[in-house]
Amino acid sequence: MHAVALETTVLSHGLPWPANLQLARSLESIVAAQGAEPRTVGILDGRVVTQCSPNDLERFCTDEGMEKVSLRNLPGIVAKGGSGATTVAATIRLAHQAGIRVMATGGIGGVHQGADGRPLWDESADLTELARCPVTVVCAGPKAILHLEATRERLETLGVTVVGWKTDVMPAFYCEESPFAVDVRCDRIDDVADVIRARDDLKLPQAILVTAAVPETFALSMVDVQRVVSAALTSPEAQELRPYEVTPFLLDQVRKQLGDGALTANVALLEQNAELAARIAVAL
Ligand code: PSU
Ligand code: MN
Repeated sequence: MHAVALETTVLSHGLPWPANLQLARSLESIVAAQGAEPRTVGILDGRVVTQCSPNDLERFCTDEGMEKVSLRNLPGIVAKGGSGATTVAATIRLAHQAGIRVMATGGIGGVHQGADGRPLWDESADLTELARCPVTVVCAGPKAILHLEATRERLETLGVTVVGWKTDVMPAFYCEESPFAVDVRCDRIDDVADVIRARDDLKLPQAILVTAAVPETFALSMVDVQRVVSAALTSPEAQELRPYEVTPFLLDQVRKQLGDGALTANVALLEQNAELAARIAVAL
């Protein structure tokens, strides 16, 4: 089965209406155009959904009170018959259980930074779940709002292979480059498939993280993003946030401060990743 899992947190908490619904539809068509099956994942009325109807997609984009679902709150929401949009962590777990081997997202979560620019204990469950779900995740690297050095280091500790798609350095979401190296560079789809098959033959439990840089014309400067993030982290609003609200808050601040370019870049990289994921799924 050439299937590509797509997450829903990016729809409910990552992007504003109506860009989120346009994106949800365009990601599904991009995957289908490559001959793969789009499988958008989330929780609706206590049920795990791994394939959305048009109405399901709309619910993830519009329902008030759609929770952000990671592993910690997944059993509670299912037990109570609730609805929620899954993060990368919850999406890969559920996709893996459904036999889906490839997933596409924008940027993964990682180690957050404090207002002083130092790493925090707040670390995304995306990292630990990547360490125990043998799937392939296509992304544009960790989000540029994170502490990138600590995030790169954690990926290494957790044994997650970072593949650079036509790049030697790990990209960082809206930013084309970080100073940190990937583990293996691949310039052809078949090379990526070989790495995935090697992981499978070796029976390693970790995900393969394929990182592709945002298309050059849409890239934002790291200096600009870091300036917005530092200011946002020192704002009084940031002091009130619960840990899971930090990522949506920072993405929103970047869009408010840097304008349409941030939204366009986010959409462009998501679409690029969906296409790459579909090509990989077909090659497997
Ligand atoms: N990619 C995007 N936008 C997003 C996300 C990914 O382009 O909003 C979401 C993913 O669902 C990812 C989550 O798992 O952000 C990370 O949140 P946290 O740092 O709270 O784990
Ligand atoms: Mn967190």
